[in-house]
Amino acid sequence: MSDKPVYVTQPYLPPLEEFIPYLEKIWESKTLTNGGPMHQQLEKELCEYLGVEHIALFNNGTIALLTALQALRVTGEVITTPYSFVATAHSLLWNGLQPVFVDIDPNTFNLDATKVEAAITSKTTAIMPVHCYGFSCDVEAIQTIADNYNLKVIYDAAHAFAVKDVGGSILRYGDLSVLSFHATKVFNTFEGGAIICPDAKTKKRIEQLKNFGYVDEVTVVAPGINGKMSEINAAFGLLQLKHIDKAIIRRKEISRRYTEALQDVKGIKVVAPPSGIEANCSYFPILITEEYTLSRDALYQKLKVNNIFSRRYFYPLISDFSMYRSMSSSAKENLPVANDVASKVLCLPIYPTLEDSAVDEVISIILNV
Ligand code: T4K
Repeated sequence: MSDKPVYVTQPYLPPLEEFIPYLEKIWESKTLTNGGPMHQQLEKELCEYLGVEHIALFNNGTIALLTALQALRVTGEVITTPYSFVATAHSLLWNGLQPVFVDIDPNTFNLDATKVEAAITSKTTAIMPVHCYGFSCDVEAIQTIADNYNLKVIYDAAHAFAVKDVGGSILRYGDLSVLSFHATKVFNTFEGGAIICPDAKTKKRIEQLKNFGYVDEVTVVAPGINGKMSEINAAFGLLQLKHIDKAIIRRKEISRRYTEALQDVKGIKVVAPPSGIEANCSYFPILITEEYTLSRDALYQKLKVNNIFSRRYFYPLISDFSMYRSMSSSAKENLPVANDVASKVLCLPIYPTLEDSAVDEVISIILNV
């Protein structure tokens, strides 16, 4: 049994002394928030690092999702996935929008593009897919449908920091992509988030919406919100960026170690990212099938008594929570793949400071039950 708890994730924290000079600068400038120098610098460095044109920083990913929907003036019904963190669908309800759940693809666990068209009605104005675990959606197929029906596409890309395909960052797809920089994410600013947008005009609108709708001292053009990232969060982001490459390399090593040990185990299915994707290894999901010695929940408990805290992301499905359950698209018959995957999935611990010995212990428990 592990002597210290092993969690599904732990934030990467650079050496504390490296953060002090950033704090000194903030103390000197006395600018704590409202788009100060750290904020501006982080925007610039993130655009370079991610290879995107425009980014608007936020205090968290959920407020960024809410704002993205406002920025594109989305109304009526929005097609989305039930297999995600609740924030995805909550952002729709908070905007008075109707989520319409569509089943997921059995390989990527993302919105099944072949089922989207059947869910479109005269009220549909947008699609909100999720790049779950940083596994990219079928972006081409989704865009074709969006173009045919004149729908907006907002990607919940909370898990997709630094994920690339052959053409570059997958954050370039859709009308907008929304990132989370929460403590549990590959790149964190304690709390934080961002919207990636294609043009300066959209970014301007997003900037207004995240600052109460202010355009200048005396003009308010929309009922905006306070979505601003503070200087201290931005400063931490700047420091994190210096360490991010080695953090992702370590995640990849852990992912390889798990994969080699578990890929041929009867009843365990290692879920690999789609081909052609440079993954960020933000999560390490496996499926526990009927052929395994224990049920998924029994394995989850078994790991827990050994001080290893895996997580069942994403069980329960969003569509099973009380505020969504009565919606017609939440019916189990409408979502067979999502229900099946949610009953089998287990995310194993993966984070940069996780030691090989801890990974081996997780593996050994799974192999020796
Ligand atoms: N869309 C998607 C697809 C998302 O996954 C999320 C967030 C969002 C939107 C919304 O973005 P934000 O508004 O959060 O920026 C966690 C996170 O709170 C949540 O951000 C994340 N998704 C979700 C998938 O996971 P919990 O309830 O599982 O977190 P918690 O507190 O149980 O943390 C998990 C483990 O991480 C802990 O057992 C220990 C470790 N941990 C956690 C924190 C917060 C630490 O070591 N240090 C920490 O500070 O939701």
